[in-house]
Amino acid sequence: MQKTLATPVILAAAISVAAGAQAAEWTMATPYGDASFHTKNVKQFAEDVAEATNGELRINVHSGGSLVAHGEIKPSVRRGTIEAGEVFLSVLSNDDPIFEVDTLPGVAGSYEEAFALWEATKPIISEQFASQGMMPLYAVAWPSQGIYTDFELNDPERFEGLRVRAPNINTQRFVDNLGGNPTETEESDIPTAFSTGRVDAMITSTSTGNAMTAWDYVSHYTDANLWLPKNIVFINQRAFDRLDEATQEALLDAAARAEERGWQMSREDNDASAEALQENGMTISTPNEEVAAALQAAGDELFSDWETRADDQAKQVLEEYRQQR
Ligand code: PCA
Repeated sequence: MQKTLATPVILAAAISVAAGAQAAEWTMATPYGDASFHTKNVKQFAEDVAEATNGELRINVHSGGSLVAHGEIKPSVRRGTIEAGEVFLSVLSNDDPIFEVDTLPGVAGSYEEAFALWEATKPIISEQFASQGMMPLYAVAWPSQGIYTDFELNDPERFEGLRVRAPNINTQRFVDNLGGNPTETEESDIPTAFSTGRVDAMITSTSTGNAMTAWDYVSHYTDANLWLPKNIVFINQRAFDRLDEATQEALLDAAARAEERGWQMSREDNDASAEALQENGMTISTPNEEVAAALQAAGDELFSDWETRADDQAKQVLEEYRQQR
């Protein structure tokens, strides 16, 4: 009895060892924690890839900056130390001002526009990655960015000296333009930044506010609809080239599905997170006229500042995007 049972077990083990010999195992790093819809999406993507390739390609996702710090993710993928990564696209603005266009005010203020902006900028962003031996797989927008404070933001004077946590350089510049004191802080460091008194306020989305339990530190969310910045998922080109064609196709196909699913998750997470903020006692409102005017002026300044840094190609792409709107 035991013998007849043992045979298929041994056979199965032998087959999986043989398959394992050819299978690729990739390491992927993302700065965002497991509570983020982006992380849920990328984990689903990794599962889809494993399933579609019968385990020929396994992607191990290390979330929350646990394996590689945010600023090191792109260099690590470039070197091939890890095969895949996800970053907040606009943190790459030092590489090229094209990476900033999704954190500029007045460019894309809805999911439809944000997606159109992604499509318009994808070719040059892909070229940028390709020139460094990498390939973007997909990008997904965060919900629009707003302002978290521990008071009702009804007067732009309140920005004066306010210590505001920002997720990238452009948002820091924006805070500066408003008269505040910006600090760049990773999402995962938000709770510490508030609890140690390093910041009084923050700019981010409903999603991050919810994931970081903003109600522990602040009471008001001003839904300013500043911009809808994106995360980008990308891979090392050499690692991709080593895969056989069928695996490459399965990977790209799963990436296309992850992109579509991600944009939908973002919308849903925005609604669910706004509800969670309110359920936990936060007040959500839109800017009054005075605050809106101050945000507009700070935004205009940010935009002209970008124009002085952007090259002709970036400006032209933005112009083309605008003409199509
Ligand atoms: N959450 C991330 C990026 C933008 C967002 O909504 C953050 O605040 O770090």
